[in-house]
Amino acid sequence: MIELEQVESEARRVGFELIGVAPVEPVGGGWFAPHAARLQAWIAAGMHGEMKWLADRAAERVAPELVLPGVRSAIALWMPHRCPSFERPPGPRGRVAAYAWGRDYHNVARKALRKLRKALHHMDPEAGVYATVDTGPVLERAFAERASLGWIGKSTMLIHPRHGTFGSLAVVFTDRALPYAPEKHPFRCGTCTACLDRCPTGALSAAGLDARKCISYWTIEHRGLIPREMRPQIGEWVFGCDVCQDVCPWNKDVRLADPARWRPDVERAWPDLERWLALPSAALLASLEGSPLKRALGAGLRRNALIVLANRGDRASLPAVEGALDDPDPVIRATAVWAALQLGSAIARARGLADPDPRVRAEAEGVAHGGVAG
Ligand code: B12
Ligand code: SF4
Ligand code: SF4
Repeated sequence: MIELEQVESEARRVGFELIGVAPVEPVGGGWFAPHAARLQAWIAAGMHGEMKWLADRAAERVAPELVLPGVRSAIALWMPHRCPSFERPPGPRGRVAAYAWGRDYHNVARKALRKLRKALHHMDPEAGVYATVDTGPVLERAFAERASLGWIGKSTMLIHPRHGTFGSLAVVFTDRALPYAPEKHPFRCGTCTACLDRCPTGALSAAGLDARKCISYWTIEHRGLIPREMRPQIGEWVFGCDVCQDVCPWNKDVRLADPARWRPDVERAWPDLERWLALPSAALLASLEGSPLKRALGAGLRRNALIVLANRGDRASLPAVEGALDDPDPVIRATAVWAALQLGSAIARARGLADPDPRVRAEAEGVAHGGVAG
C-alpha cells in the first residue's frame, strides 16, 4: 500500500521541497475540465506557435487516462532551482534564464524521480506509476495548483507564497487513490499586473501566454530565423527570459536553491557572446554537456548571440559578427547580415546580396523572407 507520509519523506530525501496530491479526473472532467478547455482553446488559437509536439500530444494532455490507464492520483513535486545571482562580468555578455545557470533540471529531477518510483514500487509492487518532468504530455501546472503547491499567476507561472516561481515541477501519476489536498491553492495575484505590464513583448494577457510573442519561445524552442520585428525586443536575453518572474512581488526574498546541487557557472549565466560565435555550432553544443542550454542547439545559441550583440549596439563586436557571414548555416549567415547592418557594417549588404540562400539575400535587401517589408 502506498502511504502518503512515506511518499513525502522519500520525495524530500531525493530533493523535492514541495509535495502535494491532486485527485485525477480520468476523462478530463471535474476540476480538470477548465484546464483541458483552456489548453484546447490555446492550441486552436495558434498560441503554441510551431511547438508541434504540444499539439501532437494534446489528446493525452487533456485525458490523463491515456497516459496511465486507471490513473487516480497525481503527486505534484517542486524542486527550487534559483541560485544566488552572479555579478555581470565585463565584455559582450548575454543574459540566460536562471534555470539554465547550472545543471539541467531534467537530469536532476529525472534521477530523483527514478528513486521515488522505486520507493513507490517497494511500497506497492502492483501499483501503476508514470513519472515525468517537463517533457511528458502532462499539464504540470494544473496538477500542481490543484495539489495546492501554489496558484497559477497572471504570468501563467505556478507561484508558491514562500518559494515564489523559480522552481521546476514534476508529476507522478499513480492508479492508487491517495489522500489529496482538499482544494486548490487560492489565487493571490490580487490587483497586481506587474508581469503583464513589464513583459517586454506584450506576450501575456487574460488569455494566458502567447508563445508567438514570448522571448523564451523564440530563443529556446524556435529553430530557424527569428522574425525581424522580434529581434530588438529580445534585448540581452540570449537564452530564455525571466522578466515576468523578476518583476513578480512573490519572488522578493525567496529561499535560494543549493548551489552544490545545481553547480551554477558564471559563464553559463552570462556567456561571452563573441566566444560562442567563434566556435562552430557543433563544437559549441558539445561544450554544453549537461546544460539546459543544449535545448536551443549550437546554431540557435549562435543565432541568439548575433541578435544580442546587435541589440547591445557596441561596434567593437562588429568583427565577431562579420566573422559569421561565412558560416555554413544560412540561418546564421542571414542573422549575421542583419546584425552587422545594425552595427553599421560596410560589407554585410554586398556579402548578403551575393549569398546563394534567398533568406540571406532577403536580409541584405531589408525584406523579410516571404516578401513582407521589414
Ligand atoms: C510549452 C512550455 C513553454 C512554452 C509555453 C509557455 C506557456 N505558458 O504555455 C514556452 C517556451 C514559452 C515556455 C516558457 C517558459 N517556461 Co515552460 N513549459 C512548457 C511546458 C512544456 C508545457 C506548458 C503547456 O502545456 N502550455 C500550454 C498552456 C495552455 O498550459 P499552461 O501554461 O501550463 O497553462 C495551464 C494553466 O496555467 C492554466 N492557465 C493558463 N493561462 C492562465 C492564465 C490565468 C490567468 C490562469 C488563472 C490560468 C491559466 O490553464 C492551462 C491548462 O491547465 C511546461 C511543462 C509541462 N509539461 O507542463 C513547461 C513549464 C511550464 N515551463 C517552465 C518554465 C520555468 C518556463 C520559463 C520560466 C523558462 C524561462 N525562464 O525562459 C518560461 C516562462 C514563460 C511563462 N510565463 O510561462 C516551468 C514552470 C514552473 C512554474 N513555476 O510554473 C514548467 C512547468 C517546466 C517544469 N517542469 O518545471 N514554456
Ligand atoms: S518569459 Fe519574457 S517574453 Fe515570455 S511572457 Fe515572460 S516576460 Fe514575457
Ligand atoms: S507579477 Fe503580479 S500579476 Fe504577475 S504573477 Fe506575480 S503577483 Fe501575479
